[in-house]
Amino acid sequence: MPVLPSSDHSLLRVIGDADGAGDRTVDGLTGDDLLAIHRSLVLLRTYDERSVVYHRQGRIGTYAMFWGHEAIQAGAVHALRERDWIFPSYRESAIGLLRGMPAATVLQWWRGHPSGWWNPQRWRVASICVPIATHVPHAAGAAWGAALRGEDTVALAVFGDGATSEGAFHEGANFAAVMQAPLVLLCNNNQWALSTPLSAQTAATALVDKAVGYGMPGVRVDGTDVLAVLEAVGDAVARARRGEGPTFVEAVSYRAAPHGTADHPEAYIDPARVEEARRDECLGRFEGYLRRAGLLTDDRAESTRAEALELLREGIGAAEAEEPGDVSLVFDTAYAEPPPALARDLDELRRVRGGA
Ligand SMILES: Cc1ncc(C[n+]2csc(CCOP(=O)(O)OP(=O)(O)O)c2C)c(N)n1
Ligand SMILES: [Mg+2]
Repeated sequence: MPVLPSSDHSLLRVIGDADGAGDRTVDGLTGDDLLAIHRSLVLLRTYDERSVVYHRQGRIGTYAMFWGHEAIQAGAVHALRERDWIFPSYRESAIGLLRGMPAATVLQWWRGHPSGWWNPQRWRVASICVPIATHVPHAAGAAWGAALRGEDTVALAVFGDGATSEGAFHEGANFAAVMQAPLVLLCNNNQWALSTPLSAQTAATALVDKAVGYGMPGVRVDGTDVLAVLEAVGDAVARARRGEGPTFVEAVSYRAAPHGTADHPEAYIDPARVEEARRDECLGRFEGYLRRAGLLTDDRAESTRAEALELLREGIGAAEAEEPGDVSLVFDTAYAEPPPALARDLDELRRVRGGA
């Protein structure tokens, strides 16, 4: 796959049209690999759809959906090795599931339970980052640190179009390029930063153009094509592992779900674009590709979905069976010597929660 010059804004694609025109294959991927990617997509889709239901039932707190963005996450994870680092934003909250993290752990994060904060070393997945772009320098530092130790691990940071306007993005990208850190910067350009459209976010013609300013290769891919993401991230990972530094990957998508459970996109979004994005969503596109290749049957699709649903059923059950965390945890690690007002706040909190 060529590294695109910044003036080339064409989208890399592997999956063709519904009739198969334009279908390609990715070097080195077996039928079993393709089915594993399918399981990942179904798992993420199921996690996302169930989470919206759990939110409506009052079983998890506010939630940021990633419906339609599963291809970006699954494509990227399948391009990494298990020992490579992943730095997710809130939009990729469940990416750890693809490394074997229990669903209960992620659900507990959205329930505000302490067990939702995992040890990043365990799955090589950093904590979910809510402040926009602050995980980019963390990922750059982790990647550089690994290189200094002589390891051949790569770090992947996933963030949105809005993150590219933040100082932290600039600092992380610039640092990684200067130090030739083994980093992949994966931007999910879903055209919206909450209600701010891309046109109000940047004057650049395309986000991929930012790469040239940092002196790194950039590539633009169809973010609803899991194999194109895998191919682009795979090339970026290979380059990073060879010691050739970071790559910026712009995965172009459209946000087909609200920003989060507290959002009303009807007030600002283009309903025709949402309709189109829902029609061309990534799981259906990949299932069409697998069926054309003779790899996916109705039975297999059904059983994969049933497995994922069971995993979520178990996950929410396990999360709800845990004892609630003690509210003092909110205060305990904030100050070495807490001001007296905090003790009063804690007493008040215990009183309103009925002594919990
Ligand atoms: C530093 C910082 N500023 C503002 C916010 C509030 N905020 C939450 S989500 C969001 C939009 C981010 O958009 P984008 O980077 O495109 O990611 P997306 O939500 O589309 O995945 C903003 C501004 C924040 N979380 N952190
Ligand atoms: Mg966005």
